[in-house]
Amino acid sequence: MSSTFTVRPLGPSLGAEVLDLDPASLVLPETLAELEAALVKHEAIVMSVPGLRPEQHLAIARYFGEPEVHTFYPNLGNGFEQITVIDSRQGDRADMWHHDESFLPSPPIVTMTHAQILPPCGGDTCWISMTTAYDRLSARMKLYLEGLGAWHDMNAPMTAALRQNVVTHGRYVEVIEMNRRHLHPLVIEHPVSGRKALYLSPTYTTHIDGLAGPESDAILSYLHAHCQHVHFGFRHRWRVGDMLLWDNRSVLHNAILDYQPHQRRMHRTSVFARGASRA
Ligand SMILES: O=C(O)CCC(=O)C(=O)O
Repeated sequence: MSSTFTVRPLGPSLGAEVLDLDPASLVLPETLAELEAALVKHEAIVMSVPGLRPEQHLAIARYFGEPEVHTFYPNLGNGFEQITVIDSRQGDRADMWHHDESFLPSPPIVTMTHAQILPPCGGDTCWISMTTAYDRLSARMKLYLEGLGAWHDMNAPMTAALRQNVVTHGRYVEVIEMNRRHLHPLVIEHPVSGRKALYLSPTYTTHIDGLAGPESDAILSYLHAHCQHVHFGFRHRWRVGDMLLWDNRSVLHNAILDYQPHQRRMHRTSVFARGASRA
């Protein structure tokens, strides 16, 4: 079968641009199957789709899995509740390294974000390939991590946000009462590519299960530093109409907050694997 678009790699380990895509073929199953293959291979892919309508955004999301209605971010409403709106004018931001909602038992597998309003400069998003980060660990460290699990806790960044005055006490209490935390393996295997990936973030991961506190802190701090190697990263400068899809099983991401007081507004949808537990 001939390809419906071309793919140009953008970063040394991850990131690629989808070019020559016919917008009329965007939501066809064969195009989506090709996009999925490109996503699994490149871990984050961007395409320019300025006229993308919410129903097309959702059609793409439904191909990948079950779109989420986000617990606390506002959404488009009117039948498009699964399209979350992240608008800096509402105080919403995500300037922290994280996997989306890794405090859930089965976190979203793919997220897709469509740029609506951008600041005149700044507002880039960065990703880290956690598969490459795993590959580049020493054999000794890989052996050490085998079988270890770490806790991912939503309360950790909320407490930090409260201390920095970026959430109200009311919202803090609301989120803390949900008490969302989960123990995940420190190394996961991608269900499609079979590649191993580190699964931790400085935002949600509080400690390695079963280790003494100082040992857990030392190992996590080494792993966080290791993941910051410039070779594992990819940074995207947004253009209005860009749609960026990332594979939440293989990457960490961070939306740089360097554009205030300008507005930055994104429409984003995360999808869960079909049948995944949401408890
Ligand atoms: O706004 C962005 O670029 C990404 C925000 C983010 O972290 C998210 O949607 O999970």
